[in-house]
Amino acid sequence: MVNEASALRVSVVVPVKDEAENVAPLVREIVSAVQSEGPYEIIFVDDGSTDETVSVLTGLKAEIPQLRVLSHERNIGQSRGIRTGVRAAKAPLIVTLDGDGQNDPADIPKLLAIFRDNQDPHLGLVSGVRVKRQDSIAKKLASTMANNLRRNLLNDLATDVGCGLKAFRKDAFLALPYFDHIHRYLIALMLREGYEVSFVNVRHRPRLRGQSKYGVLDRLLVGISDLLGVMWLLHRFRGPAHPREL
Ligand SMILES: Nc1nc2c(ncn2[C@@H]2O[C@H](COP(=O)(O)OP(=O)(O)OP(=O)(O)O)[C@@H](O)[C@H]2O)c(=O)[nH]1
Ligand SMILES: [Mg+2]
Repeated sequence: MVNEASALRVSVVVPVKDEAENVAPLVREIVSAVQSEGPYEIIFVDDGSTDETVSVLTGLKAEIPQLRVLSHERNIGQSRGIRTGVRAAKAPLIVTLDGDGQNDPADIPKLLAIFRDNQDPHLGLVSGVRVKRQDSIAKKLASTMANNLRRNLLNDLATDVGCGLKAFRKDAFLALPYFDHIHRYLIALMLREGYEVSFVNVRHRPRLRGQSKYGVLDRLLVGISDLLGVMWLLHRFRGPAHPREL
């Protein structure tokens, strides 16, 4: 008998907070992007939304049986939303993307193809790089500065850690430590753990509906303390263990 859980090829995980107008078109775009990729599931993780996000999503479940909806009682952050979705995922491979429609689901097969074609057993993460960011000038400027600083201090080779579109091995992700906003440091922490990381250019679309959840200044401030924390994590690491069974 085929085990339903292990037969899934990919779990698409989308963290959402107050994205009622965005979720329905996004779910449908995800379905058309992944339906030829093998058996899949789509997990939306609501994080204490106060709008109609949850009712819109649950209303879609009858139309789209691959859709699962998880909900936090209260708002505990985008990183926790991703982690909740990954823990519940039934496939060994995860794709994440933002719930506001700024990432284009049509790029998902590109990320999956890298996992399919890559022979490296240590490949843990494929990270999207937004080629033409459709954000305000202030946000792009702050992001460039933060990216340069982070790359110099962490040496993580990444030019765009904030891209929500990523594909990774579920076991690799769950081997990483957890803290709020870890989703911006997945690349550095995957490398720390001995996994290979690959990059792929992806599209970026303007946010058409709903409100942005992050301000430029609060993101920069919290980013500095996270950066110090991740530097400490890298410093206090003595290399991945590759034990031999004797
Ligand atoms: N689970 C969870 N998701 C969140 C939270 N805040 C934001 N998100 C989701 O994370 C994704 C990215 O948030 P955005 O507000 O779009 O951030 P951004 O793309 O950098 O900002 P904009 O360009 O202004 O849209 C979206 O899917 C949000 O719904 C949160 O507190 N919890
Ligand atoms: Mg956005």
